[in-house]
Amino acid sequence: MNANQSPLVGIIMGSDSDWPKIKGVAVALDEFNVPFEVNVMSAHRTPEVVVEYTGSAIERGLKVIIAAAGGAAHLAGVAAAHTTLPIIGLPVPTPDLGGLDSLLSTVQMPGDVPVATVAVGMGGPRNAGLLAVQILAIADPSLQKKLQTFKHHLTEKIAEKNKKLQQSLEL
Ligand code: RP5
Repeated sequence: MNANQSPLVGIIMGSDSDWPKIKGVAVALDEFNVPFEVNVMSAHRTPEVVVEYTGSAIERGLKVIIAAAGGAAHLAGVAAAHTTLPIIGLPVPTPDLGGLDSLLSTVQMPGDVPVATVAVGMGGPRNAGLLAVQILAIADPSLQKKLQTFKHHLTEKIAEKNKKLQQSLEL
């Protein structure tokens, strides 16, 4: 993370216990040199902090908010209720219900209050970071170029994997 740049992405999460599960967000943002900040706040335990943070996000220069929470995961929805910035909802896996609880409570938003929800576990955290980069890249040609290079490398990577598979199948 570049400490000299103002953050463009705000990562918020319901508990510090979420952080080890969602660190992939920060890794993805770092890969594209996108400055971000990370904070713990809870829709249920500290609702006023969430309202203050999201309500002042635009004037503080944030462009995208990624909201991660597990269980009765209302953080992304509450964030979306208080700002016009795009909100990416990141459902966190849970020990009791496996994250289906987090997924449904994040994704099932009522009309007029969108939350772009990514997967529970798997590529979810990474995709949340990449989606934020893609949103920022709309108005940033150099970031767009980096994304195109990234896509190109993906193609090469998969072609290489396929080549190895074919070789392993040869008798
Ligand atoms: C949610 O409750 C958090 O996002 C976390 O996923 C879950 C458990 O929080 P802790 O009890 O570990 O603080 O609000």
